[in-house]
Amino acid sequence: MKHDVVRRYSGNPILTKADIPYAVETVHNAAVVKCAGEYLMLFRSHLRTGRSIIGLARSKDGFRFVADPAPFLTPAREGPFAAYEEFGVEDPRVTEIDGVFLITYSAYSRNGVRIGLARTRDFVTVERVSLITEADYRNVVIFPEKFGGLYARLDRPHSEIAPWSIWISYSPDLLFWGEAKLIMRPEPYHWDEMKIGPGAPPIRTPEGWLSIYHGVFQTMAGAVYRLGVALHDLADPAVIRGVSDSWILQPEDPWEITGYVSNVVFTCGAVAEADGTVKIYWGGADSVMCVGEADLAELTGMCLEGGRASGGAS
Ligand code: BMA
Repeated sequence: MKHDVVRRYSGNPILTKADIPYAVETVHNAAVVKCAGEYLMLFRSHLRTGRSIIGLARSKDGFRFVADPAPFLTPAREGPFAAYEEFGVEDPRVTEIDGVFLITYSAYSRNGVRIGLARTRDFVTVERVSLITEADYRNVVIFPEKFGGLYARLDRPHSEIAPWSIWISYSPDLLFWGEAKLIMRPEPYHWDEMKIGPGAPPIRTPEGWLSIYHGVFQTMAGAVYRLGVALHDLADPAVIRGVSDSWILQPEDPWEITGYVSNVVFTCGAVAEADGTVKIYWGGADSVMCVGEADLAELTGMCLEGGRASGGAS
C-alpha cells in the first residue's frame, strides 16, 4: 500500500467560496498561523474582476474554519501602496517574530509584482509597513528568528536569464534588504525543473530549518505545481543541508486537478505542532483550501537521506 508523506484531511476542501460571506470566486493560497490558541488563516480570493483580495478565517482545531464577515486586506486606494496594488493583493505569508505577525503579500499593478509588508498584533488592525522589493519578485517568506541581529527572508525573483530560483537576503529593520544570494536552483529534468519558489515560512526543527517550497514542471498539457522540502542550516540559513529529490505532494484530488488553474497544489503556510507533526495548508487548483498532516522528522529525513546534497546553487 502506498505511503502518503502528507496525509490529506478527509474533510478537504476545508474552505471554499461557498463558505465566504461576501462575493468571491476562489479561496486559495492561504497563510495559517496560531495566535492565542486559535488558527488564523489569511486566504486569497479572486473577485469577479479577476483581481485578488485577502480574507481572514478562524479555527479552533486547524481543520474547520469560519470566515470573518469582511475581507482583511484589500488593495490600497491612496498613499504610497496604491500605485502598486491596483491589480490586487495575492498569496500572503505570515511569520510571528517578537510578538508581531509580519505579513508579506504580492502586490500587483501595471508596474509589475512587488512584495508588500504589513504587520498586525491581533488580526483586528493591520498596518502596511513598506514595499520590500522592486518588480518582479514573488513568494517572500520571513524566518521567525534573526541571524546575527538581522532578519532573513527567502524570495524568488523573476528573471529571463537565470532559472527561477530561491534567494536569501537580510535586513536590520525589515525595510532595507541586502547581502542577497542565490541558494537553490530548479533541478533539471525533475518535478521542479521549470521554477521553484518558497512556500511556507521556514520551520525550526532539530536538524535545520525546514522549507516547504513549490516546484513546477512544464508538460504538453500545461504546468504542474507540486510541493517539496529543503533543509537549511540552523545557524546559517544560506547553507542548504539537503533537498528531497521527491515531491511530498502533487495534485491528486479532483479539486486539485481541476479548477481556476488546473493541476496546482500551492502552499503559503504550515503550522508545526508540539507532537512533531505539521499541518500543511495548500490551495487546490487556485480554487479551494486544503490541509494535510506530515511528520516533521520524516520530512527532514527526506532532505538528508538520499536527497540532493545541496540546492544546486554552487
Ligand atoms: C503562481 C502564482 C500562484 C498560483 C500559481 C498557479 O505563479 O501566481 O499564486 O497559485 O502560479 O496558478
